[in-house]
Order: sequence, then structure tokens, then C-alpha cells
Amino acid sequence: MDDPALGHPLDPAVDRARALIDAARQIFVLTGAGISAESGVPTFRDALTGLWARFDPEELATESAYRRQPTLVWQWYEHRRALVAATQPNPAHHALVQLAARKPVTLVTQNVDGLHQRAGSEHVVELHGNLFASKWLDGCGRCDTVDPVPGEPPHCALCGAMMRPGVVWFGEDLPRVARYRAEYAAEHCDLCLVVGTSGMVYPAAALPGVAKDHGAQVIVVNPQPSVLDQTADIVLAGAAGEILPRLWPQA
Ligand code: BJW
Repeated sequence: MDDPALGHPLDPAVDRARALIDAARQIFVLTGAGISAESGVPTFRDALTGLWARFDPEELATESAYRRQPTLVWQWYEHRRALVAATQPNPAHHALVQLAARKPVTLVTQNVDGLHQRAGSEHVVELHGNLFASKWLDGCGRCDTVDPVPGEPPHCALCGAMMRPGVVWFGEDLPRVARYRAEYAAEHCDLCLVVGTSGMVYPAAALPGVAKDHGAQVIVVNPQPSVLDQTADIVLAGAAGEILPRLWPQA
């Protein structure tokens, strides 16, 4: 156990991060699944608890997987929607609301869980879509009638097209406006705060490097080492819900 008289080992790094945040004029925040871990939403790649510890992502998170096994994939998303609906934003989500009240911030998330918005963050840039959205796969252009059966993808009553989750699967382009806003934010910030992402999935993983190349300082918050540590000026090796509320005053 840490001796309180000696302080916490992360204190000096937290102090340096606080100073950078205090001085920043434009902050770009990039979040990943780790920020929602303390809300009880599983991450993707954590070895024992991640969503893909038991499933091959290629089996579930691609359009071809959906075409092959629509019921299985749809039910996986129904399960995740129910799981996320039963969670609440945690102190890390709330802290980012406070940050935006103090500084110009662009909040870009890879998460599809909507927890930033439920905490009160506005204008959130969702790079990978949203778990609670759906869209047509091969629709006829007039699809608007669905006849849902629990556990099955809804079908268009006119042409039979299936709905699919409104998320971005591997091999698919990111939503154009979201990608543009994220790249603009990375290019025009003076501080980039990266929270809870493994940095394995592109193009999101390239954004901290874009910010760095444009002169920004980079802070990474993650209890585990990640490939983005090499881009970081400061690595805060702790849980987002514990670290973020220490980085700026909370109302
Ligand atoms: C904590 C914590 C706590 C735990 N506090 N932290 C360039 C090079 C190589 C490949 C490519 C490339 N460009 C494109 C690609 C292909 C592909 C890709 O990146 N593949 C890689 C796997 C190699 N990218 C794409 O296909 C993208 N599309 C695209 O680029 O189109 C054009 C194109 C296509 C093909 C070729 C070339 C160009 C689309 C990517 C879509 C990603 N979709 C998913 C699924 C969304 C739907 C769903 O939810 O089902 O998005 S994949 C999944 O990973 C999800 C996440 O948003 C994304 C990122 O994961 P994230 O958030 O980083 O989570 P984890 O689990 O990986 O990490 C959690 C972290 O939290 C860990 O580090 C923990 O330590 C930490 N943590 N507790 C703080 N309390």
C-alpha cells in the first residue's frame, strides 16, 4: 500500500498533465472502450474480459460475417444494447463534461455506447457509429416498414432487405463528416488527450500522431501499456475514472 505521506507515485506526472491542460487553448480528446470499462461495458481486446476474448472479431464485426450469420450477429448486438442500456456514465465521462465547460474541446470517440452523451457531453464525434442506431443493408430506397421479430434482424416489408447495426465494421469507411471533424481537431489542437484505447484500430489510432506532428502535446491515460505510449509526452498509467477527475477542477 502507498504511504500517504509519500504521495501517489503518479503525482508528478499528474501535476505535469494538469499544467499542460491548464495552458492548453484547444484540446482534442480521443476516447476508446477503456473509458467505459468502469461503467461495466466490456472493452474489446482486454485478455480476459474483452468482448473478443471468446469471439473472433472477423466472425462478428464485418459485413460478410453479418451476411453469413445475420441472426447470430444481430443477437450479439441486441445483447450489447441491453448491457449498455443498464449501465451509467462513470466519473471519467462526467469529468470530460467539466473539461468542456472550462476549455474549447473536441471530443472524438471510437465508442458506440453513447455514454459520453448520457453524461452530458455535446457535439460528440462518433467515429464508429452508435450501437442504438440501425440502417438498411441493400435497401430498396423506399424501405420504411419493418416487422420486427425479437432476436431476428428486422426486414423491410416491401423488398425484404435486412436492417443492420449502425456501427462501422472492419473494412468499412468511417462516417465522412465524423472523420473530417476528427482530423481537423487533431490538426488544430495544442493538446491531445487519449483515454482508454489500445491504439490498434485505424484510422482512429493515427490521430494522436497527427496531433503530435502538428505540434500538440499528447497525454495518454491507460492502466496498461499501449502502442500510443510512444507518441505520448505524458503517460498516466491508471484508470480513467480515477485519473481524469484529478486533472482539472470538478464543479
Ligand atoms: C482502460 C481502462 C480504464 C481498460 N481506464 N483505460 C492501417 C493499418 C492497418 C490496418 C488498417 C489501416 N487502416 C485501416 C485498416 C483496417 C482496419 C484496422 O484498423 N485493422 C486493425 C485491427 C489492424 N480498419 C478499418 O477497417 C476501419 N475502416 C477503414 O479504415 O476503412 C478504409 C479501409 C478499409 C480497409 C483497409 C484500408 C482502409 C474501420 C474500423 C472499424 C472498427 N470497428 C470496431 C467495431 C465497432 C462496432 C462494434 O462495437 O461492434 O470499433 S472494432 C473495435 O475496436 C471498435 C472500437 O471502437 C475499436 C477500437 O478499440 P478500443 O476502443 O481501442 O478498445 P480496446 O479493447 O482495443 O482497448 C481498450 C483499452 O482500454 C486497452 O488499452 C485497456 O488497457 C484500456 N483500459 N480499462 C482507461 N479503466
